[in-house]
Amino acid sequence: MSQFPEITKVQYEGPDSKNPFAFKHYNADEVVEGKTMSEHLRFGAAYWHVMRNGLADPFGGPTALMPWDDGSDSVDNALKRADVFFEFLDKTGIDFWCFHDRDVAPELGDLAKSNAALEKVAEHLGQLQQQHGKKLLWGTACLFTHPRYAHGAGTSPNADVFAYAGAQIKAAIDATHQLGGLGYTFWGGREGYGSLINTNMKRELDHLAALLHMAVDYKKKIGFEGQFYIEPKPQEPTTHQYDSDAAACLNFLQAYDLMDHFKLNIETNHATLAGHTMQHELTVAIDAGALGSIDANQGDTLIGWDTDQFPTDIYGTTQVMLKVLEMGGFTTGGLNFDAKRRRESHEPIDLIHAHVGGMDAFARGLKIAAAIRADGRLADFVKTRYASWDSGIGAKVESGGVTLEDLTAHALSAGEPTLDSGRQEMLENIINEFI
Ligand code: XLS
Ligand code: NI
Ligand code: NI
Repeated sequence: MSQFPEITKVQYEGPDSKNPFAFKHYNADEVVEGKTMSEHLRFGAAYWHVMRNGLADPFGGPTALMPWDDGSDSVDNALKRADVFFEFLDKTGIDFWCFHDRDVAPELGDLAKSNAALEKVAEHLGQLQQQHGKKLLWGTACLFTHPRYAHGAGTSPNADVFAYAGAQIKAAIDATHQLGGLGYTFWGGREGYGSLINTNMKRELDHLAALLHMAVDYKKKIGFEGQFYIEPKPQEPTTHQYDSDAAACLNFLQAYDLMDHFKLNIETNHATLAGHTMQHELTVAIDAGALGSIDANQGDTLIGWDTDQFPTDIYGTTQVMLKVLEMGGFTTGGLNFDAKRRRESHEPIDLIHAHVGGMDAFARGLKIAAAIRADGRLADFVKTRYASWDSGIGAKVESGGVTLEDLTAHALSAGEPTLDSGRQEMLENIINEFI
């Protein structure tokens, strides 16, 4: 039985369409800069938001209608949900998906039972993937919901909790591997602290690194070739999360000799929570050769939480796609809608509206970014701005071997530098020509 009976499959109808169930910009097979839109954008849906998010908030319970869900923790219910999820992927034309172990399968009385449930559901998910021609973008373990993780998982002061987390990661990597996952994400939900009064930060970070090294070893041992990602976020639920932003993650990976094994999964709302733009976070990751994947959403400028809204801001999607194109596109990663409907949008069909909007916003961002690149004025401006580094003293500094004495000799002979305008407003106007 269809759970989204209002629609068959969302189709591209072009910018003039008034059909709420049609794409106005996302035309999967349309070629932009030599690749189809679906190859560029690699949209993913988040199992936790689509199937498991009841839309509760700190002040009120769930509102989302899920007529397919009997509310139980049974494996049977989990299997049925999976069927609905793949109907959803088909109808929206989303090719990829992501999950946490505890979204797809229930946490039962003990670890052995929970592992068995995960194996059973993963088998069914594997069949569904095949039938529907979908791919797993990444899997992950939920190491933050259960009360045992109240003090953290890999950074818990309790070594038994650390071990439990390791066991959960092992099973989640197994499931991801079995499902042909292109990646595996570590988001450190509670890997941080509420207060430093009771925290040994150094020991906690050492433990987290040890856990990640074990995961790297295990991955090699079983021949899992998916990419490992770390997903930065500054806080929430912790006061301070260790993986607070892209720069902090890169520093951690370098300090613990993990850089070769990880890339970053950057989420827009986490970037803004960290006091950065998404453009900043992507730039930091790309410059380190470490942008792996993106959790595509947006925050609310008036609310200081991770509101995980669907991306609708065209300026935002344009900036993201400029960065992705500049990087040469995704390899293992994609645009995972780590986004939820507002609590008032409680009907199943709102899931479709939400994802259609996000996909169209990114399709526009892609087309606009490609047009800005084809125009070339923006890139030319930046290139020219640094022209003094292409010859003379600048080129010498870049190639190394210049001393402070050399700089002094240069400064004495060249005199007071003359500056060119940064032209920020003119460049903003150029971007607006395309939006
Ligand atoms: C929460 C995170 C989470 C990760 C996966 O804020 O975004 O959803 O993406 O654990
Ligand atoms: Ni996320
Ligand atoms: Ni988030």
